[in-house]
Amino acid sequence: SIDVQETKARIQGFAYTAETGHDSDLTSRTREPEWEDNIGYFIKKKLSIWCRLVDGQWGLGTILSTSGEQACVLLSSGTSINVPVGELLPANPDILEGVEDLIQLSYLNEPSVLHCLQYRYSRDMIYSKAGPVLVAINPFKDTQIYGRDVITSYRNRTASSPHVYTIADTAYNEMMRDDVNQSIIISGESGAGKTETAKIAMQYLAALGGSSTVGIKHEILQTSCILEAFGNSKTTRNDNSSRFSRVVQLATGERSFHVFYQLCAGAPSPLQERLNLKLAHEYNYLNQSGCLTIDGVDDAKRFDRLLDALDIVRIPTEDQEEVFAVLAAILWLGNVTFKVTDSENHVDVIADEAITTAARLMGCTTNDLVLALSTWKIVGGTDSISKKLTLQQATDTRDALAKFLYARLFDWLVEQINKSLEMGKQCTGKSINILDIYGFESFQKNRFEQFCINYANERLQQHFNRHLFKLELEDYEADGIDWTRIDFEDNEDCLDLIEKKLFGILSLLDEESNFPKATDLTFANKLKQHLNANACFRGERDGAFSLCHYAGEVLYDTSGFLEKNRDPVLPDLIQFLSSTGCKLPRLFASRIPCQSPKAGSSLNRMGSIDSHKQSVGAKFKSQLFKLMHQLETTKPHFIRCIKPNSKQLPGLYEEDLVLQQLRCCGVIEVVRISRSGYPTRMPHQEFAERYGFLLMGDLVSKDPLSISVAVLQQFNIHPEMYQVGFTKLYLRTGQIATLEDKRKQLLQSIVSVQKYFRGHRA
Ligand code: AD9
Ligand code: MG
Repeated sequence: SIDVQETKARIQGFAYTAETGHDSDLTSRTREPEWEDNIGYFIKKKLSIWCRLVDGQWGLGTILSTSGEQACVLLSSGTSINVPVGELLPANPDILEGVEDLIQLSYLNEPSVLHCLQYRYSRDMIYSKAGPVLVAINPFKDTQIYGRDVITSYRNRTASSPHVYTIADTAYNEMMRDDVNQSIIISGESGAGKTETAKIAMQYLAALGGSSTVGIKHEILQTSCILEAFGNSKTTRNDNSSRFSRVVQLATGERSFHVFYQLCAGAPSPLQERLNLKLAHEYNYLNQSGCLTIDGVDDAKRFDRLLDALDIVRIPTEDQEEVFAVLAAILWLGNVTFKVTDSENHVDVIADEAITTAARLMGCTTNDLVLALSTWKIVGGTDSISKKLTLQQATDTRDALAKFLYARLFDWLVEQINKSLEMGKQCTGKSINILDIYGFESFQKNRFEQFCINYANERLQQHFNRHLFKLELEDYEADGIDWTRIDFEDNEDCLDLIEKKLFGILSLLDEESNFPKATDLTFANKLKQHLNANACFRGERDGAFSLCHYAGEVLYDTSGFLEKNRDPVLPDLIQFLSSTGCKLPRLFASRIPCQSPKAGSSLNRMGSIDSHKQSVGAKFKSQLFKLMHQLETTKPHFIRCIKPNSKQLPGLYEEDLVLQQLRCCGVIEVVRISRSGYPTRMPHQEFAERYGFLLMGDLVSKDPLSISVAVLQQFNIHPEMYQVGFTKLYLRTGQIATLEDKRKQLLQSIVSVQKYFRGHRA
């Protein structure tokens, strides 16, 4: 079918360049198939079109004339300009201004979608639908569209405009009705509003529980406070960004996890004394980025709130104390320094307050911690010898220990929260999973991190496509529509390229990572050698390669791939510490392998101490498979968050930025898939009411279905362009615009006839 060919052409034609923000083949990618043939009609009827201006923006206008490949366009500003015909796209009729669902647009092209979303955004309608997907544009301000009353009106169905609440409501109802687990999958770039959206969904779900679950409700909402204190930090893109590892290194203007600053600012004096706490600027792990506070945020107050939240989810006071001790231990570890003792850069730990406090807080002797941080033991048969570490090795060891402690602390907290929530719960056995996941990324330089993120998104996209396809088929089948003429795109090729066991990118990466002499460049060459024949892959110069993702082509720079793929060698440090009788905080007790064999296997599962080490890529893949497996047992609901500007400001809509995200999260693609085939669907009743009068005859005796068919025949709508379902009429792109035009003409002539008669009577 036309749609499939067009979609394929689109994929191959995609060449988005991050620097200019333009795509070299934009128009051919977004043009509707029948558009070119209709330019004459647009001229004759003075219909609106989009015209790409020299600055790359789109302006609204009408075509005055064409000659060859050039068109003369009258812009709505009043000026007329000459542009190539290829720079024009059809605009939608006025009745489609600001439609709730992009699927309703007669002409689906980027300027129309951008305009529609902007129209809604500027009126504080931040939510729109793109077929089954909810598009949420971050308002960066209080919009008064949340809270108890709004929840009630969505619950009672007195409100129905697109909202996170409708998604949460649907998920809940379907869970109850079908007894099937649900998931709400939220994606978008940093600062787009994923976490806020997840909280809004939780707020709705918690409110549904009613009064019988007041306690639970309160607890669930409190968990965000804890998880954000330990899991979020300020970055340059988002003051409250969900992050994972940033304990030991910070970029300028960014902060480590909120909880460190909260602890330093808010700990009451007895706690301060017990932990030997200083102010944030005295810790190396916090003072390296020149950023210690966030505008409008009082860390000390947040610490009080955190304490309340920990109480509410029933974390015992002794455990809370230990949590803070681990946090302080991490801060003090960061202040541990080394001095070089020989020409080979071997080091000793400097004996000072930092090492003694860190050791005390971790429950070790200072001497054991010194040994752990500055030496390593080689075991040969029954003998073992100690070797000193170099400055780099010692620093890495110290930082690895700090990261390890934090990661385990976080896992422990999540576990405790889950346990606590389960305790008071009446268990239905069914769940709604909310997934807050990083969206597709395409920067000027894309590295191993982007590769992993995009790989995960590729998998989610496949999940999404399959789900959408199924939905469409169900709809068509239920309405008796022949769906053999409808095709869907699949991204299996790209996934295969990444995942396949023999010569997939990940397996080639593992192979090179295990080969001592390999470098990023040999890896890049290996990729070229094995994959260049693949249509989704292209080897580039300077160790780069590009992949055709569903959201466009991305150029990856292989530098750092091997290093990042090798598991960070956590020196068998924790094992060493526990073997010395070190009394690590209880939080870790159950996780030390030599103390309990059972707990040991759980440690291995978490992958940090493992005899046969898995690479980071392989671990990522297996975690992703687990996630997908879990998602596959659920009915998914999708929310795509969009960041309207990079300044975190209200009321500012930067077209380029939005467009780039629309492409990356595949919004236009979604709409295209949902409407490939027959995008306009109107119940016969509605269709007959709107267009029946065009027949001019006596309609009283006819049923809506017959009226629909009569209208289509009267106006020579080609049978290829529609299908008649049991309940609805299915029309191909652009057909409704034709009918609207006829309707407008007829209405105008009726009005002039009426005017004439009125004038006559007077
Ligand atoms: V990151 O990938 O974790 O860096 P998120 O999670 O996508 O990112 P987040 O939800 O933290 O972004 O939103 C960023 C900020 O936008 C919030 O701190 C709010 O100030 C603002 N925001 C987001 N959604 C809304 C909203 N629905 N209403 C008002 C919002 N403000
Ligand atoms: Mg977040």
